[in-house]
Amino acid sequence: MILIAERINGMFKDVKQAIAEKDKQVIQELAKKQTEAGAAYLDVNVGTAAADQEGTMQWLVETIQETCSTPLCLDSQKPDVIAAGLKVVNAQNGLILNSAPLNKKADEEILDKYVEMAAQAGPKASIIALTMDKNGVPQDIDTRVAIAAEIVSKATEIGFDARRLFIDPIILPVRVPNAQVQPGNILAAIDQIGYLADPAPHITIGLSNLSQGATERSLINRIFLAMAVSRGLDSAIVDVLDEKLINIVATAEMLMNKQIYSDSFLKVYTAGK
Ligand code: THG
Repeated sequence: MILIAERINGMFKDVKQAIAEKDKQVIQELAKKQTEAGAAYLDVNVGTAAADQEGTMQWLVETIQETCSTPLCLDSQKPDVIAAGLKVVNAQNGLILNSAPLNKKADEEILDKYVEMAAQAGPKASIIALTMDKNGVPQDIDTRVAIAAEIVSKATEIGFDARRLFIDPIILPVRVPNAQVQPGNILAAIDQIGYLADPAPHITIGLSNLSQGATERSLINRIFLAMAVSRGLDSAIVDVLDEKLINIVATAEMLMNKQIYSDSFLKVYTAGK
């Protein structure tokens, strides 16, 4: 499982404040803690509060890189914010450009921009593309899969290897009225997206979206992650500091025969991180 750590996001109060006060220590502590917990990538999202999103992205990237060399996952739906991060990021160990919709009303070519930026960033750069287009986020299974198919064909047409592509079917809060059908739809979409290319693209989700506003947040996140792993999810943007969540990932992958069983499979999994 390719774990992307979610905490360096201006959506969190402490990060928002650290950005406002240019307090490097808060960001660097989060970078170190998440790396120790097994993150393969650190998501970097400036949030909505910062007035200068491009400058903030650069400051976050530089601040993190002063203390650790964990690959970064630059997270913005604005190509200009990603481009700003790219000017200072070290892509040598890996890099993900997150989150590109297929297209937008205001920008028909948005996916192409992300693919081109990733191609220029070097052979280890991947992108996360959202099953979202100018009509917004689809609610049903078929539209999600149809958009995913368009993403795969568009990327491969440009010569971008599907193995550098992560498809995100977009999980939404289960607490929203009439949204309880959505987690099941996501599972069905994950199933089908796995067949869109051979070798398959990676599939990822922003897990914590699911439990936003709910009371039993970690329980909901943990159970759904295990269910999604059983359907072929091979990456997720998660709270890697939730130790039980990481143990659940290790166990789900062992039960799916993605990791050899031994009595100490949990230790083996976490030591390998
Ligand atoms: N797909 C992709 N990228 C993404 C998302 C996605 N990036 C951002 C987000 N969604 C994933 N990351 C988070 C991070 C935090 C929360 C949810 C998703 C979250 N934050 C608290 C809240 O809103 O309740 C913050 C409150 C606080 O503690 O201060 O839940 O779907 N590709």
